Amino acid sequence: MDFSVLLEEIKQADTITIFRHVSPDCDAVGSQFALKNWIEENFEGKHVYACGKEVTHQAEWPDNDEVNDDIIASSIAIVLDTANKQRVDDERFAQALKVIKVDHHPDREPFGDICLINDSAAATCEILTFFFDTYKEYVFSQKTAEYLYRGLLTDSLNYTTNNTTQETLKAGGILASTGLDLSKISHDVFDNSIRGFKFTGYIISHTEVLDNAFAYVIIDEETYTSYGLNASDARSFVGKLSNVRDFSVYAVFTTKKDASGKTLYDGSLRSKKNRINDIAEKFGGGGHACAAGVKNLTQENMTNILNLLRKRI
Ligand SMILES: [Mn+2]
Repeated sequence: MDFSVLLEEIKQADTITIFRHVSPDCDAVGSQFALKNWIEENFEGKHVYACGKEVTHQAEWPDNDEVNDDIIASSIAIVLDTANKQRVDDERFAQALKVIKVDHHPDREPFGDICLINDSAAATCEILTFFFDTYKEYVFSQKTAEYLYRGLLTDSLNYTTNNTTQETLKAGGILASTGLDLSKISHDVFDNSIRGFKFTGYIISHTEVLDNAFAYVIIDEETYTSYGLNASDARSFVGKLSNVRDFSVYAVFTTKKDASGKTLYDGSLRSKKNRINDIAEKFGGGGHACAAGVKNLTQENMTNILNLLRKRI
């Protein structure tokens, strides 16, 4: 991948705003804070802002920066880990002087003036690792590396997802060479709270299994709220269904009510090898081949998507 354009843009800019997707995960936030830190450690005097309103409670992260419209309008915006415009946390990114997209999702909806896409990377943090490692004249500190390692580990689910490659492991090695405490970081990002542990029990005992291969669970708003979780946190437990040998496709759905009181469903869909993002796209969702999401399904669409996922096995 040719990173020279990205480096050149960073060198030229006085003000850089860094964006990532809504409902951020550790890859979104990790790539964001890693890039901010790397620029700050290497380019004195530049103004760098980590934008976005939402946070993730998986591991501890710095606060996002408050940014006014004038700052954004005078900045170059780097949008990380976000496949389409609608998913950027803070739509004001579009007002920037220039927009640069850096991502590892399939590029179905290209946006921005410059696109750096590698959809065979397991994480955006993997892409940034190679970016920083390419230019050895700059500092690649342990702090930057730790942010990246969190995203690499979580997006690849500990190097187990089917987009994990030798490059992913190579990136892990580059990051580890800065002296990271690998065991500690792994516990930081993957350890459960007691409440989460109990919620896992709820998920396991309420999972429906079809054809011995398709597992799904629907969690209503009252239930996830009673565990102190929001809907997106609740769906992030989908990984708890991944380590059952017989499950090849699995999903967690959460319910919510629309303005008229009608129940709608959001879902996180996973698969060990069958492609499922085309199914998600039929319902207005999307994502990676084997890890995708859908939102705002009606009861009827719920029935339809369950049938399609079941048939995919
Ligand atoms: Mn990602």
